[in-house]
Amino acid sequence: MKANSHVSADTIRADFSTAMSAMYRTEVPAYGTLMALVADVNAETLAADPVLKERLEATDTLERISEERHGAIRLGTPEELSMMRRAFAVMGMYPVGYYDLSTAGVPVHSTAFRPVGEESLNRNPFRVFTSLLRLDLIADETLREEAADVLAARKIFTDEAVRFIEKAERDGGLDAADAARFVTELLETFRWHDQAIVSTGMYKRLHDAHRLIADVVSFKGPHINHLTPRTLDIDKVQARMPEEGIAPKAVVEGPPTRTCPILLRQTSFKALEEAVSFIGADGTWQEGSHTARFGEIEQRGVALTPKGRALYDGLLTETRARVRPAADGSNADEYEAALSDVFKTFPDDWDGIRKAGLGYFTYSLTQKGKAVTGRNADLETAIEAGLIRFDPIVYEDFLPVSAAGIFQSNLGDDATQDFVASPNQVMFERDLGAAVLDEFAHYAAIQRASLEMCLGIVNMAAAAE
Ligand code: OOG
Ligand code: NI
Repeated sequence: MKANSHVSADTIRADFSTAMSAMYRTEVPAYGTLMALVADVNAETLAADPVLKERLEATDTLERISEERHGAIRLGTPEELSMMRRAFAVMGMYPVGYYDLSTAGVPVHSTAFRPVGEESLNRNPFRVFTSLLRLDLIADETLREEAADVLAARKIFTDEAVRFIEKAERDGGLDAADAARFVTELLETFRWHDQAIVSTGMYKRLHDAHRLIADVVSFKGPHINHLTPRTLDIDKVQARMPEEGIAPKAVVEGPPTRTCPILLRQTSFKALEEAVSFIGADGTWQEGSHTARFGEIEQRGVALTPKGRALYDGLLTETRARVRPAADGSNADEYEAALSDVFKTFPDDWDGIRKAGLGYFTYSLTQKGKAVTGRNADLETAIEAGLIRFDPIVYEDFLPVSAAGIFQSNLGDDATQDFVASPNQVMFERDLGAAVLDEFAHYAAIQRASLEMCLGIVNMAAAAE
């Protein structure tokens, strides 16, 4: 097949994310309520801030502002993970980052499949936070073996989905008709199943070992457990959730409210208890319930350098040493006050963040700068003279402490459990069948490339030699 009849991976991803959104809104009506609230708050924020509106018009697609930015799934076996990698590749989504959540009492390790280039991200930024269950962290050997048997017997991809994945790999893409069928087939993997593949007794034992294990092992597939639109004002949405009849998690994860947003702030509404039936001993179905699915929102800021990230991690640890947020929200105000207070030492103006080497920025020539190409000046002089401007690079990845907070609030308050911290990126990458991209190297490369475009004005070392 000729490559020019193929639709772009970005288009397949956009179609997939739209189909997933429609499915999830039908499956979880509270999520539709959250989407409507996010759209309202975004509209209010834009109305009150014409400068922001103009900037978004120029840089983003304004009408897509309230659409989903990510979702999450939890997989059970290496085979599922590696096939999922191949499925996401068809949609231009690649594994970036390694997140060890065992330290936070959640027996998984994860990556995020996401588009990587600026153009792809602008076309459609949808990504999927993907976790792999770590049965090796389960102490009970019998249960571990039983769980492994259940997982080995299930098939989470339809035969057709696999056929399209193989075809895309062979031909270097899919045409429009195949792409549409691929999206429909792949969506099946993410669908909710209200009939479990285990008995009530087995579910209970899995659940007692860890609620997350029950969520991964008990079902036919890795149902999408949340979707996450972007909000322009996360504090406002958090405050208004109760008015809409949805219960927010206790605190917003990530950095405090700031003038210059850094990294990622997230919050969610608590997972809903849903009716599920389990296999009974006599072949009949037994009524029960399961709690797994929720809705989340996110607000993103500048990507931090390793130095900035170390500062962020240190300040977050300091905050949590002062006040550990309780799941019931009883000390939420106290936690937020401590967070703002501790983060006062993190510069809150773009130039301060940049000069201290804490964040990544893109550099570009201004109109004035373009007119004087050829003249040498060092970067700071060129910026001061208005020849070069800088803009923050948006953080496109996730944060392990925040992710753990999102997991915990949706696994119930009693879920905290200690595991020995055991990051194992080597095992994860072996199971994935590929290496994950290093997020810092990625942002640094974007920054470097932008600086190189300004060569001639900027007397960088490379230019001088
Ligand atoms: C994933 C939780 C992490 C995020 O946004 O950090 C996450 C899960 O609950 O499966 O989605
Ligand atoms: Ni999430």
